[in-house]
Amino acid sequence: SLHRLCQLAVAPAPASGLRCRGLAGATTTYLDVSVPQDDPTVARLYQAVLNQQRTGLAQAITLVESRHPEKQARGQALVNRLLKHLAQRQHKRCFRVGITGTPGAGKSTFIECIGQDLVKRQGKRIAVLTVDPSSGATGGSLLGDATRMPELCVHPSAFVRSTPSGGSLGGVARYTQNAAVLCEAAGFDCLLIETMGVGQAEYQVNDMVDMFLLLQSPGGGDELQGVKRGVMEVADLVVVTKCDGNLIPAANHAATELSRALRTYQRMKHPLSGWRPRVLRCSALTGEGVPEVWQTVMEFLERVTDSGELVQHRVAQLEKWMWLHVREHLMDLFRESPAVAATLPALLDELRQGLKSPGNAADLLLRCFLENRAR
Ligand SMILES: Nc1nc2c(ncn2[C@@H]2O[C@H](COP(=O)(O)OP(=O)(O)OP(=O)(O)O)[C@@H](O)[C@H]2O)c(=O)[nH]1
Ligand SMILES: [Mg+2]
Repeated sequence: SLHRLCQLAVAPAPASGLRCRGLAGATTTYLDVSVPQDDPTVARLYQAVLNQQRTGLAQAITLVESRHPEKQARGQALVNRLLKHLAQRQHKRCFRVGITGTPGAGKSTFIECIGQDLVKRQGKRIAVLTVDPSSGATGGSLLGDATRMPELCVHPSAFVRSTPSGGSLGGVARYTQNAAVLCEAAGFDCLLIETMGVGQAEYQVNDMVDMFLLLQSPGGGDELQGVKRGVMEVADLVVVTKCDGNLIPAANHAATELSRALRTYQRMKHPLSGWRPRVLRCSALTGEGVPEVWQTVMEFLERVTDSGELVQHRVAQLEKWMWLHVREHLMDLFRESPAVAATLPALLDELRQGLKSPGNAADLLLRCFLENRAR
């Protein structure tokens, strides 16, 4: 039963047999590792993050991104200490804004444009995390960030970082959530999370931000091509980018099409009361329309802050994530169980031949897993 599986998941894992995904030859998960209260790395990075030291923050993010069990455990201990600090100090809020869109939609250029306005004109401190689902642990989009956000990357009030997705569905979420806590503790006013509109990453990002923006570049007539209906359903704001030069007519057309689509897809009431998602146009090249986009972002954030929905939304997200992480971890344990692996081929044969029902096959696999874990 799920209850039993949850009990197993929270019980201390036996030291043998568990493999940490992606680490060939490792025999422990970070759950097996305990971190002493006075761990020097955790203590040093804790102070560095609170003192807003960029290199310290970068090292802390590297730690929480690590797939090495001991580093993961330290990273989690660091995040826990900082969470406690944030809860006690009633820290000023760091708004989290997710920005998605198909590859090349203009996300990074938009962030560079708005980011410069925020840090230079408005005196804000901003952090940018780019989540690239296609890049592996090496962070393949780093070069892209440096070229697409050249000024922001080097500005002292900005912090730009690529978060590797690490392949697993929960991986990107876990890293990004922890990195978000680190950025909040480092006193940033706003955290922008850029994610490519491919794969599942964008849905995950939607579930960890206060506001979700969909950016769309003017297409060759079929504006909705490549835009997933699911993303349209959850977007709080849609922005047509590249509204400049000879792209203006196409951008106007895209805005009309997207407005229509938004009305169709968002028939259901928006989860945050009183907000009507809309379509805006801007050009990150000329800067036209960009302040209006940010003004709308702030209007949304202020509204949900004042109504108390921002806090409710975040609490609901935390619970949702806890269960998703439990599910992900349990599935890892399940897939890696030698007993399950030994039973699976014969069971799959029977299933395919129609000799077993899917429900019965699942029961047998679960029994096999539970009996062998309990021993
Ligand atoms: N004309 C025009 N071109 C733009 C604008 N914004 C971005 N571009 C161009 O569009 C291309 C893609 O821009 P990026 O900002 O890298 O797009 P992205 O969505 O971050 O791309 P990925 O990170 O690869 O998904 C680049 O060649 C930009 O120069 C704009 O406002 N106007
Ligand atoms: Mg980009």
